[in-house]
Amino acid sequence: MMPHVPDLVLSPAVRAALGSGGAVVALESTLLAHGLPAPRNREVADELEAEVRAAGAVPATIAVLDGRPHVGLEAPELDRVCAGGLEKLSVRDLGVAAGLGGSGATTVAATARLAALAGVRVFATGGLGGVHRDARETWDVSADLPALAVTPVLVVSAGVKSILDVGATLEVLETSSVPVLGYRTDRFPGFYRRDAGFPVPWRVESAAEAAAAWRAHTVLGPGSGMLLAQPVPEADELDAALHERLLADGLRLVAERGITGKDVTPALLEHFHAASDGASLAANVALVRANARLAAEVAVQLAN
Ligand code: PSU
Ligand code: MN
Repeated sequence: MMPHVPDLVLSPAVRAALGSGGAVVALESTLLAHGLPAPRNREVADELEAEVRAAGAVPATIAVLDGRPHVGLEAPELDRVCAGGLEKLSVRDLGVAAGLGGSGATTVAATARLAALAGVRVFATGGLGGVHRDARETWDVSADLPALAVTPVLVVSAGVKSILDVGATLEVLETSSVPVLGYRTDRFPGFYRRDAGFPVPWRVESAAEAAAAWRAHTVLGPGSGMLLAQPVPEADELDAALHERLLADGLRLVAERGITGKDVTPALLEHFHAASDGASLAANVALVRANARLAAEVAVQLAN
């Protein structure tokens, strides 16, 4: 018997753009389904796609629906992703969900994987997963890191959240041959804050420079991805003291409630949004929008 191998479902706009060598930007669905509260998440889904279009590229939000990996979602499919109740799928879950007819939102790892399979090279998100602070005991290291080691996609993020061990995350990226470029910064951004306390190995000043580095990396690199780290816009950065408090409380809550595995990141995000009176949500939306815009500018450079 032939195994069931699921086809990728490309939206008409994504199919047309890929066919003509146009610029396409992958967008992640877990940040919508599990990282932002409803109903704001549905508006953000549209805002991100609008940012990509405004820079001259075609948005491809990615998710698995009824066993079929979708690259480019239509409005009713975005409704479904944002309505709640979808699984969170990383790379290890993709085949199982597809084989069993399941549905889910895709993490950075799974989105990058499906993007690469479709031929989409640029991907915008908010925060990359990484090494958790208690990883020495829990072994909790996001599958985003090993996925980027073997997936040739340029990911634009606002660095990683300070809920993680940022230094250890940067070490694993180095081991994985994933270049880290600061966009107009010398400091690695920490999502809500513009500086997570570490330098970036490389700095670029423009989308054209990022595109040039990416092109050369696809030839000289070992097939790994690349991280373009853009700090949250200055006006939207979270106040340092508020950030410290949210972080300490969030980490304590997760430990007290015994939350583990893939539920850790969504639980921390929910706490940040609930306990900051909307400030963390505003920062989160601002940085993802900026990343969508920058990713589209890089994709346009690559298409030229
Ligand atoms: N970090 C954020 N916001 C997010 C995530 C991470 O600041 O929404 C999501 C992304 O989808 C990321 C995933 O790929 O969490 C990582 O989850 P885990 O740590 O379980 O691998
Ligand atoms: Mn984890």
